[in-house]
Amino acid sequence: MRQHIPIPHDRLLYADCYVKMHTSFLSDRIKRKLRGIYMKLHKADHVRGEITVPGDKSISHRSVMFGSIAKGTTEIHNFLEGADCLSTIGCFRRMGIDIENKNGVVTVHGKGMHGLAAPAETLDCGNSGTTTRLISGILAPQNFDVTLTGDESIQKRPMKRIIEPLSMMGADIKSVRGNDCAPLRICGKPLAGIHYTSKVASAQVKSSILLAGLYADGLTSITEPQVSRNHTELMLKFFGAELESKGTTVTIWPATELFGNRIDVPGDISSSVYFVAAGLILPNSEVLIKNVGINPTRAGLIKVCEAMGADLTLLNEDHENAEPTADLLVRTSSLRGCVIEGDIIPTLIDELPTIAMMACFAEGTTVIRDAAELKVKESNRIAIMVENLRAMGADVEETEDGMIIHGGKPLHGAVVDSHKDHRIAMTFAVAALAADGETEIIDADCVDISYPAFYEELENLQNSKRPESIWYFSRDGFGFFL
Ligand code: SPQ
Repeated sequence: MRQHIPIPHDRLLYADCYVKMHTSFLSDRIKRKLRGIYMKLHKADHVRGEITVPGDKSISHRSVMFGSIAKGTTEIHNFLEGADCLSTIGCFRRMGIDIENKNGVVTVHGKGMHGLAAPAETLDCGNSGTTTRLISGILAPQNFDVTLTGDESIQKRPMKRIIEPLSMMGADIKSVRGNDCAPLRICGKPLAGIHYTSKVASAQVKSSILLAGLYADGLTSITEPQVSRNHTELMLKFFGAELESKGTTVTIWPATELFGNRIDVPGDISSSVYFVAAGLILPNSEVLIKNVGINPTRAGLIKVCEAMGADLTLLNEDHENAEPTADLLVRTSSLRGCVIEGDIIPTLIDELPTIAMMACFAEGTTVIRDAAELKVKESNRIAIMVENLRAMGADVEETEDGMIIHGGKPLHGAVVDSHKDHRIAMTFAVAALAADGETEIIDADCVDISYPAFYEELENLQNSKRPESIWYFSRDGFGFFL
C-alpha cells in the first residue's frame, strides 16, 4: 500500500539484525582472501535497505578504450573497478596511454586515433571478452603488431566471430593456436569498409567492426539478427564520430578524430539483478537500488519482472542523458512463470542465469529459448545453471538454446561450483539466501570480475534497516513511498 505522508527519509524503522554468513566475524580483507576457497551462506529472513551498485561494466570498458583513442582528456566518474575493466586499463597503459585512477575518478589522457604505441609485451585481457573483442577492432588498423591473450576461460571463447569480419576488412588477425580462440596475433594493416551480416546479436562483434570501421576506407555497416546493446554507438557519437542506426543495422563513417569528454557511468543493471532477485524472492523484503542504467537495449529484465508479476517500481527516472537511469524499488512478490524468447534475449542476456534462478521461486513454468549465446560466456551458463539448480533441488531441464524451469519446488542448500564465472557465483549467493540449510560456493572470489564488494553488500542488506519512506521524482511529480 502506498501512502503519501511527509515523513523524513532519515527516520528509519529498525528491524532485527541477522548475520547469515559463516565468515561474518572476520574483517572484509580476510573474508576476501578466504573467499576463493570458503564461502558458505545460509537462509536469510529478508533483505532490506538501499544499495548503489557499481558502474556499468560495458560503459566503463568503452570509456577507457574510446578515451584512449580520442584527443584530449576523458574523465570517467563511477568507473567500475572490477578486474575486467582494470584489464582494459592495463592494455591501454601498455600502449602508452596515461590513465590516472584517483579518488574514484579515472582520467584518460587520450592521444588521438593514431597515438597508440606498440606494446613491448603480449596484451593481457584477463577474463574479459569485451576487452579482447573490442580492442581487436582498434588494433587491426594500427601500424604495429600485437599479440592478445587472456585467462583459461578467455582462451576457450569463440573469436572467429571477430576474426571473420575483420579479415574481410583486410585485417591480418590470426588465432595463434589455429583454434579460433585467443591468443590472437594482429599485424596492423590499412582496412576497407564492408557491410557485414552477423549471425549473432552481439554487441562485442558489432563494436569490434564499428571500431575498425572508424579507421577504414569507406563506410562500414553491420546488420544483426536482433539489436544488441548500443553503448558503443551512443558513446562514439558523443565523442564526435558519425554513425547511423536503422533497425538492426548500424553504419559508421571513417573518422579523422574523436574528442574526449566527461562520462558519468550509470549503475550496472547486470549487477542490480542479484538485488532485484533477492528482494523479490525473500520474504518481508524491500530493496531500493539507486541510479541503475535502463538503456532499452539492456533493460529486458524490467519487462520480464513485469511479466512475472513482480512488485518492481521505477523511481527518479532520468532520460536527460544518452544513457537513461532510474532507481529500482523491489518488494517481496508472488512470481509466476513466463516465456522469455526472441528479440528480448540480447537485452537481458547476462541476467538470464539469475532470472532462471528466480523462476524456481515462481508458480508455474518458465521457458527460456533463443539464448544459445549463454553457452559461450565465461562458462556454459545453460549447463552450469542446470547442474547447480538441480543440486539445490530445482526442477529444471536443459534445452538446445535455453532452459525450462518448473517453479514452486523449495530449494535446499548444496555445494555449487561457480566454474569461476562471476554471474554464476552471484546468482547462487542469492539462491542460498532463499534455500533451506547451507550452500557452499566454489571459487566464490570470481565476483571480483564485475563486483568486488558483492558479498559484503549482500550481507549488509540482510542486516539492514527498512527505509521507512523513499522519496521519488517522476514525470507525475514528487512523492514518497511508505
Ligand atoms: O566481457 P565478457 O566477459 O564477455 O562479459 C559478459 C558478462 O557476463 O559480464 C559476458 F560474458 O558480458 C558481455 C555481454 O554478454 C558484455 C558485452 C559488452 O560489453 O559489449 C556484451 C555481451 O556479450 P555479446 O557477446 O552478446 O556482445
